[in-house]
Amino acid sequence: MRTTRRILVLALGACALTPAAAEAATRYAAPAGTGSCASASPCSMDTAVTGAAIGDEVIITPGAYTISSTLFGPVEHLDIHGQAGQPVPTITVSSTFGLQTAGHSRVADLNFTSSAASSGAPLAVNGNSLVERVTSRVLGTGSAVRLLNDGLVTLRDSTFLGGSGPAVLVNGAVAFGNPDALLDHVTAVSRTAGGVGLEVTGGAFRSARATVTRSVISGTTNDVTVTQGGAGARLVIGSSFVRTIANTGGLVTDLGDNSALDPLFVDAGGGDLHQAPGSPTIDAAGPDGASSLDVDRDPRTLGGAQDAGADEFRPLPVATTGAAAAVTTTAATVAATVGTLGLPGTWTIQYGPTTAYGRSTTARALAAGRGPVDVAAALEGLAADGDVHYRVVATTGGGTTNGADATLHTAAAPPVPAPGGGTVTAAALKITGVKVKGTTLSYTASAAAQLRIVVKRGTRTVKTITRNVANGKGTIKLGKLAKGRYTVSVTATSQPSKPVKVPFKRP
Ligand SMILES: [Ca+2]
Ligand SMILES: [Ca+2]
Repeated sequence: MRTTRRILVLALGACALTPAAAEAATRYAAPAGTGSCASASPCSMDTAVTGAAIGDEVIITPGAYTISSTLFGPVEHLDIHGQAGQPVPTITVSSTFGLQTAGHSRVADLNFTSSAASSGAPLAVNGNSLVERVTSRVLGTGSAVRLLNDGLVTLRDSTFLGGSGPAVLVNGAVAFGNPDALLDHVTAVSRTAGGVGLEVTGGAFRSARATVTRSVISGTTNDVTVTQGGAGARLVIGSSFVRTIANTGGLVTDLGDNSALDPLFVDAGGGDLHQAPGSPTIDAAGPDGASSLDVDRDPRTLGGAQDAGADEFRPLPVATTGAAAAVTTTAATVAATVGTLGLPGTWTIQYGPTTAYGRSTTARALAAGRGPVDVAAALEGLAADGDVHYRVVATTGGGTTNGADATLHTAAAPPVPAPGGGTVTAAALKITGVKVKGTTLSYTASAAAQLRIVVKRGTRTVKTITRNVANGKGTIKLGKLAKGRYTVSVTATSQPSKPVKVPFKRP
C-alpha cells in the first residue's frame, strides 16, 4: 500500500508542475456525478479527488457516498470539504482504508463510517494537515482516524468513535514518519471492549506524540494508552476529560485542568456522541480556544463557556416574564427578559383569560447574543375589568422555554359619557350646596356629569329633569310649580354619587 501511494504521489506531483496546474481549481463531487467536476456538472468523489492538482479545492456536495477501495489524495495542498450551509455528506467506507490525504491538506465537514469488517481507518491523514468538523466512526477493529507521517496534524471540532481499536491512532510503528497530533475540541470514544479513545505508540524507529486540549477522551478499560515502543511516545494533555491513562514507558505531561468525571453522551453505543443534558463537559473547556464552530457547525461558544469535546451543547433559551404597564380597558404592555445563549431564535408573549392563553403576539426575532435582553410587547383586544394571564415564550435551536405565568387586570369600562357635554370621569361625583330659591335650583358638582332632578310633592313625582352639567356651580330652572311643599333630589346618572335630597316651599 505504501509503495502504491508513493508512486501515485510522484506521478501526479509531476503533472502538478505543468503550467495548467498553476491556478487552483474548484472541483465538485456528487454521489451520482459523472461530469467534468464543474459546479454545474459534478463528477464522482473518486474523480474529484484523484484528478485534483496542488492547491485545488474539492467540494463534496450533500448526499451519500461510498468508498470501496482506498481513495488517495494524489497531491499535497488539497482542501476537501462538504458544502458550506448544506447537509454534511455521508461517506460509507467498505475498504480497509477510506480517504487517505497527502500532506498539507484540509479535510472538513464530512461524515465517515466504516463497515463492520474494517481493520484500517475510514480517514488517514498525512502530516501538516487539518481535520475539522469531521465525524468518523469505525465498526470493526480499526481506528476512526489514523496519522501517517511527519508534521503536525490538527484534529479539531471532530468526533471519532472507535470499535475495538483506538478511536484516534497515533502510532509510529504503522506510520511512514513520526506522527504528531494536536487534538483540540475532539471527542474520541470507544465503547467496544478493550477500545480506547486515543493510542499513542512509538515504533522501533519512529516516535509518536499527541497533544490534547479541550477534548473528551473515553475508552472502556482505559481512555488513553501511551507506549514507548522503542523510539518513544509522548502525551501532553490539559483542560480535557480523561479518567485513565495507561502509560508503558512513555512520557506523559499533565498541563492541568483535566477532569476525571464521566462524560455523558446521548447514545455513544449507537454512535451519537453529542453531550447529554447535565454532562460535566458542558461549559467546561477552560480558556477559549481558536475554533469558531462546533462539529454541528453551531457557534463554538454557547451558554456560559466553551464545552470540552467536539460538540457544543445547545442550551435552552432564557425566558423571564416581566411586569405589565400602561394597562387600559382593552390593552397593556408587558415586559420580559429573553436570552438565546448564543443561538438565533424568536420570542412571543402568550396571553388570554386563563393559563390556556389562546393568543400570542407576533413572533419577533432574537439575535444570537449570549446575554439576556429586555423586550416588551403590546397586548390588544382585552376584555375590560378582567384577569389576563400572560407569559413570555422563547425558542431557539436549543428548544423552547416558557416563562412563568403572570396576571394583570384590565381597567373597568368607563361610565357612559354624558350625552352632548362634559368630560365624564370615573371618579365618584360629589353634589353639594343644593338649594331652591323660587323655582331655581342651584348646586355645586365636583365633576361634569349627567344629573337627574326629581321634584316630589309628598310621594308624588311632579317633575323629572335630566341635564348635562359642567363641574362647578350651576343652576337649573325647575319650571312652573303650584304653591306647596316639595322635596327635590339630585342624583347623577353618569357616575357613582350619593343622592342629595332637600325640601323647599313654593309660597
Ligand atoms: Ca457551552
Ligand atoms: Ca452542538
